[in-house]
Amino acid sequence: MKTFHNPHHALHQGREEMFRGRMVPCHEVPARLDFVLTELQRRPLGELLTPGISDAELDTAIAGVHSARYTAFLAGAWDEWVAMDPANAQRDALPSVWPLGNRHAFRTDVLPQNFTARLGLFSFDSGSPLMAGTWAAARGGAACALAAAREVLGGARSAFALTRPPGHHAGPDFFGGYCFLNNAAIAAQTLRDGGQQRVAVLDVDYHHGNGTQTIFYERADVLTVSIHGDPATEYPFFLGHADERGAGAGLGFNLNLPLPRGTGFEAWCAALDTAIDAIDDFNADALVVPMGLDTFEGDPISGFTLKSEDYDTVGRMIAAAGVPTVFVFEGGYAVAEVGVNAVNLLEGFCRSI
Ligand code: OKP
Ligand code: ZN
Repeated sequence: MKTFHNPHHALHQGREEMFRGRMVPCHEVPARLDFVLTELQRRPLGELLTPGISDAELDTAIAGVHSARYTAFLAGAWDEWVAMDPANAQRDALPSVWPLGNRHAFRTDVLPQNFTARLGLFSFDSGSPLMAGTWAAARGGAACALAAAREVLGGARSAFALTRPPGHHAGPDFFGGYCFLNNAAIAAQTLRDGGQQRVAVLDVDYHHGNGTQTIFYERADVLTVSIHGDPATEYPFFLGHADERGAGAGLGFNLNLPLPRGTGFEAWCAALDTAIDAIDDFNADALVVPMGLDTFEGDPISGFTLKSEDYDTVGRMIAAAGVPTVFVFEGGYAVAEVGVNAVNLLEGFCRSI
């Protein structure tokens, strides 16, 4: 399995996020990716490459899942933030006011001139700092997803997009949950554009992939499946319930498998079996796995209890689906263990194909 890693990831390096009324150090740190790279060098799975994608190709791929007004906002956000006040150059941009668009309480069709207002319009939480290098880092990650999808389109059994910031919380026109561009959705759309008729997304991150669900919710050509902490108690709270089955043409093509905080490997595996059965029934031509390792027992912000050796089994079970697969790195905040857990999963997959 080839790995495409993002050489620009460390340009995104948040200082603090809002947590329970105070600012705490960011959980989503550059070292996460370094630990995976180190483990991949210790236990190689295949070539380690940078994506080699042109700006124009990348723009087209990003435009396949994100709105033009959102990407224009992200591209200029840092300069606008600093223009508000030169002292802002010393701190990250964090949203603080939101339009509650889904309750129709505020207009979201009119683009505010005020930057603070637009920062809120295009986001859903105050845990996702944006800084000078965010846009370049996020683009570098999207390029990894595009390159990995192309690798599978070219006939490879699998490929790995190793990137941060993560992506599965980013929607058509919103960022949040440390995510700015939805790398997994870009991979899925690339597979569709490359001629794969039915693409499945299997999100195994602890948190519900609300961005990915939203992007594909009304489509029958992309099945989205997610196993995650029950949104009744777990982030991102406002999406991810079992009764969300898709809408319009997409009805029946979204499957949420929420599990209570504290769930262990046995019950988690039963959910994975259900997920894989759904992907079988869908007859997927290709699979994208937003691969979060925050289901680990030692994760500081999550609540499942998977152990390092369990990830080998997870990889084997995903391989048994028998579908060409793009893995996209997502969460996992037990930084020292995230590399071992990621490579355990990918090695388990490779050993069983
Ligand atoms: C991103 B990904 C926990 C605070 C939650 C946001 C978590 C984003 C997770 N109490 N902050 O899905 O790994
Ligand atoms: Zn997560």
